[in-house]
Amino acid sequence: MTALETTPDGDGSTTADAVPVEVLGAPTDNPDLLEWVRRTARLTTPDAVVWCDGSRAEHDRLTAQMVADGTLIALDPVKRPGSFLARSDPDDVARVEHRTFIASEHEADAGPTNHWREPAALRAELDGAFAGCMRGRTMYVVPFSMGPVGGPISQLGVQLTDSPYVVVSMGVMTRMGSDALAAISPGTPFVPAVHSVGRPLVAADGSTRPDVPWPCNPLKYVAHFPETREIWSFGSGYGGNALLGKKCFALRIASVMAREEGWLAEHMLVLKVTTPQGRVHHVAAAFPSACGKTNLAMLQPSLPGWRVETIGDDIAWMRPGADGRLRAINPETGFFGVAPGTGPETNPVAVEMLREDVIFTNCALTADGDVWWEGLTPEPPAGLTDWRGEPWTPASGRPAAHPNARFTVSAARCPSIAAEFDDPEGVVVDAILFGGRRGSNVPLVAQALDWTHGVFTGAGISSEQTAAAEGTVGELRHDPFAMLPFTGYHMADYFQHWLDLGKRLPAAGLPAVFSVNWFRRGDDGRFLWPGFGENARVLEWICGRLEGTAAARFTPLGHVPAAGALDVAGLDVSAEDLGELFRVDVDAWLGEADLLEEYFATFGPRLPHELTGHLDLLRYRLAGV
Ligand code: GTP
Ligand code: SPV
Ligand code: MN
Repeated sequence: MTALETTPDGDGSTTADAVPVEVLGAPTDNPDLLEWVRRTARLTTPDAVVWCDGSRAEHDRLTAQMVADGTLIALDPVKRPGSFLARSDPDDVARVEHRTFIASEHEADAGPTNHWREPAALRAELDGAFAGCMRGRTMYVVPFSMGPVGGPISQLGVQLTDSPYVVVSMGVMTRMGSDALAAISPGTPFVPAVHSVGRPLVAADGSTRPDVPWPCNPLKYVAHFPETREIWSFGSGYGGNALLGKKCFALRIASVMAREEGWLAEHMLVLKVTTPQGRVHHVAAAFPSACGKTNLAMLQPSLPGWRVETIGDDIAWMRPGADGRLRAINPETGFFGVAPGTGPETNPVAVEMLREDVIFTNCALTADGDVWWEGLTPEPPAGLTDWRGEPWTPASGRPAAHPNARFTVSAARCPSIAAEFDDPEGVVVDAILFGGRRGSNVPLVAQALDWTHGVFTGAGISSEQTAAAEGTVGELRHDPFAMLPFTGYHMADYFQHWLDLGKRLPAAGLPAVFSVNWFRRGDDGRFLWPGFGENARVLEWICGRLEGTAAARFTPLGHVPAAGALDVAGLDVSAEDLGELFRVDVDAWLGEADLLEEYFATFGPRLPHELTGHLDLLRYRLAGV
């Protein structure tokens, strides 16, 4: 890391206008990149511009600086080596969907699921918000690659940010630094992403104010310009709002690129499963935020001889290979995972992964300098400090960790990481799973009849909302393909893109599609399925279907395991509960079909007729039960 431009020119004003960045020896000669950095510096007027190299020394320097500033708390070096706790502003704890904008030229191209803004008007608003917003701060230039640098499925980006927390997090979550910068040679496309916490330390009149541990602004924008592939984020330092390689680039902008170029950018985990016979299958699975992707990606099978290895836990980029089969990479290099609920019973791999080199955000702090969250141990340790920094006891009546508390950790720390994780060509996808958090109606597993039925299944997902975004926790909402907050264009065109891809590729090589639901509850409210490691039993049946050996029975929703085909030996699940896990309640499903019809109607004439056709077929099959 080298501070290339800076410095007060004597009277306390800054030199951004006066000194062109490249004159000061920027480590690139890319004129487009230099011009954009210069232009952004002129707009935001930071005190300094620093080009990040992604080195360990840079990481150590920035974390030390944040400890000194109070942004990070260093955890006990023996209990949690190399690890830190950040406490966010209590009003900056999750993605802000209502301030997430798609500024396509035409409103119709954003579609009814996105908040559209007219591009010129939004640019004017953003210019106002960003003007001088980095006064008194450093602007970091953060070059990164999503996917292995130079890989055939990979893409490049550069984030400008005034948050060292974001720099360090981008260093964990992406291939960040000199290699990515070197790849951005003149003329090479890259996604420009500008980010500010929106809290300058120097006011326009020159008066100064002290920094706070978690600077942010009540006014927030997470803005995307799909045609020019630009991202502008203001006011938040948190996760998907601020780490712009993740949801903003790898999903919203990438979904637009993918549609144009014939590939898929999806909110999916990717795992490698090896059967006791040594056969390997790769599974991609789309579940909404905080609905179990990390858990499934790191699953420790309860069944002897089975092995699951992790390729990704949040995002999959999938491209047809020369053989016409879909190949997936995880474009990220780390996990920004939900902490609460992560414990030795539910996710032992993650517990092991979090032993060192972790940035925790909004977890509770123990008296001996470690972190804690609900679900880590059955009993909370005494003397906890909660995520807001206040003393906490079980009598406090609120959680010690924020429900959306997260860990940021390198994939290299994951004990179950697959050797293929770094393969720029990706892995062949054999099965795609769609899931959600559904207390009722949706069976444990069902196989779609074909690709088109699979697209209908994905389009029809609804899920109970979680704390990963603002909104009412537990409220059921449609979340097609688990992409509701992430598709950067008209959702009906996205459905059409999936259908078109299926038509373009050889049918025999298409992934088989399944729906799964670990969250069905009995009348008494308890989960009917033990979940977690026992989900291996569902994977076993899915692998059996891929290999043509697992028996199935037809239902209006697709094929479910035939009697005895799901291995439940040794499980404490009663026959009644098992029946309930697969029961198709005709009246309830007719009601689901009505809701889906209403939802589909919101997409107007762009909705592919295959989907309304499948809705009719569903009703037809239900009528026959
Ligand atoms: P994002 O990172 O927000 O995209 O989400 P994610 O899908 O990776 O979420 P994660 O895996 O961290 O989901 C965590 C939540 O799902 C916790 O509340 C877990 O307890 C719950 N969960 C995961 N697997 C299971 C399961 O098999 N059964 C039950 N009942 N809960 C599960
Ligand atoms: C999600 O909300 O789906 C996440 C976390 O994976 S965030 O990066 O904050 O979007
Ligand atoms: Mn996610």
